[in-house]
Amino acid sequence: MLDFTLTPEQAELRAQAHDFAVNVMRPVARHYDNTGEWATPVYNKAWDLGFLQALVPKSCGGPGKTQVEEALVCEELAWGCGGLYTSIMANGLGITPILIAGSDDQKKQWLTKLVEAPVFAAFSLSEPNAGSDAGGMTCRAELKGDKYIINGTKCYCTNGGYADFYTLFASTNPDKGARGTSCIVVPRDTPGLKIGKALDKMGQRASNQVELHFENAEVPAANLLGKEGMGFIIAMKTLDQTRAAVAAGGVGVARAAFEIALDYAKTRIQFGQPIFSNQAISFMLADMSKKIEASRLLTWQAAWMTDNNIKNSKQSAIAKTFATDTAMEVSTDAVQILGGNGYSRDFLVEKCMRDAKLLQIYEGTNQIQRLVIAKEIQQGN
Ligand code: COS
Repeated sequence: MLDFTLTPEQAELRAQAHDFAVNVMRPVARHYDNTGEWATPVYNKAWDLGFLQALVPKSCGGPGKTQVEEALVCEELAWGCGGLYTSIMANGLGITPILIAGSDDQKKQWLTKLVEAPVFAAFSLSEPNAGSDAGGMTCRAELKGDKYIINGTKCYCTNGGYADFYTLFASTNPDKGARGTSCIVVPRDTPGLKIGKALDKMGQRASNQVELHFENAEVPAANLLGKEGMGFIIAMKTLDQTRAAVAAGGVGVARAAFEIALDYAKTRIQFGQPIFSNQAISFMLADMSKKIEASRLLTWQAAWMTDNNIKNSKQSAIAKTFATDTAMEVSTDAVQILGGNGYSRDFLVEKCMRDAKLLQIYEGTNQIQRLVIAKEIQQGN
C-alpha cells in the first residue's frame, strides 16, 4: 500500500508547527540572527507545544512522535528560521543515542528531564581532528572502579552551551579504533567539564555550537549506553535516524526562499510586465519547485523507513544530501531572482542562503553522505 495522505492528527501537527513558525519564529528570526542570543522564549514555547521533546517516547511521558511527524514539524520550523530550527531539531539528535541504546532505567533517568522542563540534550561526536573521520576520535574515557575518567576536546557541539546533558562519544579502547569507542551520558555539572566559546557563524546564528573540554572529568560507569565498544555503531545508527530531520530542514529553508522569490517574480515589474513572464525566471522557479517536491518525498521515505525499522543508511544519506543541496541551490537562485533586493537584509532570502550552507555541512558533510551512498550501492543495497 502506498499512501501520502497525512492522518488528521499529522495534518493538525503540521498546521500547529506552521502557526508557531509564523507567529513565534518569524517575528524574532532577524533579531536572533543579528545578535546570536539564545532564544529562551522561543524554546520555552516550543516545549509548551511538545516540539522540543517530540521524540521522547510515551513510556517516558513524552509526545512519542514518529520520525515522519518529526519531519513534518522540522520542515515548518526551518521555514520559520534555520537557526532556531537547528536548536530544536538537535534536541532529538542529542537524545537519539539513548533511544537506541539506553536501558529502560536510563531512558527514564535522562528523557523524563525533557518532559519536566524545557531541557536541552547535546550530541557530541566531532573533534578538532576527527570530524568526517568520526572513528579517529582521541577523546578518552578510562574506566577506573565505578567511574569513567574523561580527557579530551570535542567541538561543534550543537546546543552544547545550554545543554543539561551530553551524549558523548569517546574512546574506551584506543587500540580498537572505531570498535573501541563508547557512548556515555555526561551531565553538564560534571567537575572537569569546561564549556568553550561559541562558534561565531556565517548563518544559523541563533543556534549554538561550542567546544567541550574534559580534564579528568568523572562520570558514573552506569552512564555508559549499551556496551563498551558499541559507540561508533550507536553514532552511525543515530545519524541514519536523524538525517531525515536535517533533510526536512533543507525542505523548509528551500521553501521559505522559494515562496519569497515566487511572490517577487509575480509582482516585480520590468519592461512593462512581471519578471515571472520571462521564461528565464519562470523556469528557474519551476526547477526550484521540482527540487523541493522531490526533497520532501525523499525525506518522508527516509523517516518512514526509520519508523518501520527498515535500515535506511542509503535513503537517509540521499535525502540529507538532496534536500540540503536543494536548500543551497534554491536559496542562491532566490537571491538571484530578487537581484539587489535579494542581497540586502530587507528580504529573508539572503538569510536562507546563509542558513542553508550549514545544512550541507553538519550531521555529516554532503561529501560524507556520498561516501555512505557509494558504500551502500557497492554492497548492492
Ligand atoms: N549502521 C550500523 N553500523 C554501521 C553503520 C550504520 N549506518 N555504518 C557503519 N557501521 C559499522 C560498520 O559495519 C563497521 O562495523 P565492523 O567494525 O563490524 O566492520 C563499523 O561501523 C565501521 O564502519 P566503516 O568501516 O564504514 O567506518 P569508516 O571509518 O570507514 O567511516 C563514515 C564511515 C565516513 C561513514 C563515518 O565515519 C561517518 O559517518 N562520518 C561522518 C560523521 C558525522 O556525521 N559527523 C558529524 C557529527 S554530527 S554534527
